[in-house]
Amino acid sequence: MKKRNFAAPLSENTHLLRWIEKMVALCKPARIHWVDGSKAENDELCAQMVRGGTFIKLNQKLWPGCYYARSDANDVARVEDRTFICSLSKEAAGPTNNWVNPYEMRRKLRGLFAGCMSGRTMYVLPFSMGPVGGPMSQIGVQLTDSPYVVVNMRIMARIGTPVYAEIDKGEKRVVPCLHSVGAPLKAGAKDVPWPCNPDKYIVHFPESREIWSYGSGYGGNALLGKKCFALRIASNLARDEGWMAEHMLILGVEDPKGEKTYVAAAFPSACGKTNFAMLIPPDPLRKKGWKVWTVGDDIAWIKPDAEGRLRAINPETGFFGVAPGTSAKTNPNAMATLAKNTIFTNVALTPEGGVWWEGMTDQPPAECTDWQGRRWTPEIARQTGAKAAHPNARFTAPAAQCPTIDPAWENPDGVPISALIFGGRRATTMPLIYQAFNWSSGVYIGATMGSEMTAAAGGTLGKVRRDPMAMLPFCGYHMGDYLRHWIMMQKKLSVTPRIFHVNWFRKDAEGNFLWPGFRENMRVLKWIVDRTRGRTLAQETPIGWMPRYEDVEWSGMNFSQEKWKQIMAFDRGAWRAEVMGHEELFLDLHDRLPKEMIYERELLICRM
Ligand code: TSX
Ligand code: MN
Repeated sequence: MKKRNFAAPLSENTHLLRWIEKMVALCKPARIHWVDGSKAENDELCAQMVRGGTFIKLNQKLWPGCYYARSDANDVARVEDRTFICSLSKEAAGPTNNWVNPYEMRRKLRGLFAGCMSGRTMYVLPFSMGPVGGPMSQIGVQLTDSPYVVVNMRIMARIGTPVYAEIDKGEKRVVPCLHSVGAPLKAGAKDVPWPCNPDKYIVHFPESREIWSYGSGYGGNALLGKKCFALRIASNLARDEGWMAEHMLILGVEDPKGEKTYVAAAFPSACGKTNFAMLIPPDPLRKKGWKVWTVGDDIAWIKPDAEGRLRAINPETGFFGVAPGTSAKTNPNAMATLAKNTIFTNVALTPEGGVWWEGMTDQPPAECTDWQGRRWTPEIARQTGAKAAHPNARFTAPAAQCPTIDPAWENPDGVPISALIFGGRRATTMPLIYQAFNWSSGVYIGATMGSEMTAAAGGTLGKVRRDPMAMLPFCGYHMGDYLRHWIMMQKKLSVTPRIFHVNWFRKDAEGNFLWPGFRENMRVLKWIVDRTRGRTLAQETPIGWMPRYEDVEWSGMNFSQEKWKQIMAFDRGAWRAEVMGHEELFLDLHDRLPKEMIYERELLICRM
């Protein structure tokens, strides 16, 4: 078969062609490759990366279609301190974002990108967030010098030929995304497996809807459709156009009547969002007919429909999940999803050509190669504390392979959202579950949510880090304006979704988790659905509505009334400290905070 001429343009869109011409002149790549998204092209790119040492092909009997990559040790996570929102005014970006004057930043970027792709291929990668041509979907084109990015984006988004067709219709905005690992290759020089640059810039221009990413090849820094576009740029589009771009999973709960209730949920990192999105109910509930369907695990684009009801799409097509802690026990659906056609990054490599990570199995392998290519054994780990997999090691797996993927997950009009859930990792204060009184009290709960810092997060242990709607690192404009937008959304709705707060992580005085979590969370989710559908009563408390012990389905589980009292306790003293913490957050945002937040805090204090 004759090889396609990769340099031949696949689009006739003059705006696109002119932009690419300009970026080629700036970055000076050795060649250009228009990505068509085909399997043949993907196989060729993977083979090329195997030859270059970026990829290791895993044992295809054990891990069909799977590849393994190790990143540079200094390119292992998103770089929040190198992430910039370069709006025209500093005030528009707000106090929680890094801001640099856009003219100054453009000058800086022109310097960084000048010749940055020399010796490399520039890939033209068109992508659609959401089903191609869908009414809620958005299009971008990423120019990148990283084939690793291309093959990851092929899993995470719709890419290639159908997207060019959509672009060539000329009806939709195309968000230009320029990406370079920032490692020009000198003529004849040998490449490294993971090129990157210590100087990193993840830059967003919200007014002109542009993304410029330099120096990193990892995750959210480099797969620009995800955090950069689907959250930071999309949050700006959403505010301007009357919809919401949220850091939320979406799931559907099927009840014994066969009725489906969709909910979206926001949690800060390390709360098990992916696990919750793929929940399997405990046997007694499963046998009664309860089932959870997965729509997405990270991002929800939510929009009111013509009848004033919220509908949501998952703009992605894959899961870019944290591997450590994922197992057949904690998340069997994730394990089934990543069993084939998956890219593993920074996990450990086993002698038989498989992968392993901490928490995957009870028994570690006798020996493996760690994420930095060093020999690793359980004994070495005992002595040095070395981890086989990096704590932020990832799998990139196709959503379609998830056993519980919802039949409507690719519906271009989205799924109807009946409830929103906020949550955090809180050892004290926060009960297992409560329901907001109404929309504005729910927005307050989301605005003030947070997680306690675990071990080495770079802060005081046990201090609550406030993370409004889990959007702190992802909102592309002022957090106060963002909360105002949430308040305003109610005016577009005929039915407001019910809002809940959950906490799987409350501990007793001895430091033991009070709640077993994982699949038992289905009992909480069932109450949420029952409440949303008006099927159950609740008890009023100063912070919201709560289930009584007898309102929860306990079949197949031993959980005493005494423990229930503990896990649901409203502790007046703890809540005094809690509202002081809310005030601290509000001080940072004071000049743009919606009045409703101040009023809700006052009401909460009065009820206490
Ligand atoms: O994902 C988690 N979920 C949500 C599941 C749907 N995790 C893992 C968090 C890190 C990503 C949890 N960890 C959950 C949880 O509900 N709960 C806990 C805390 C916990 C850990 C271990 C136990 C209990 C609770 N073990 C026993 O009870 C034996
Ligand atoms: Mn996320």
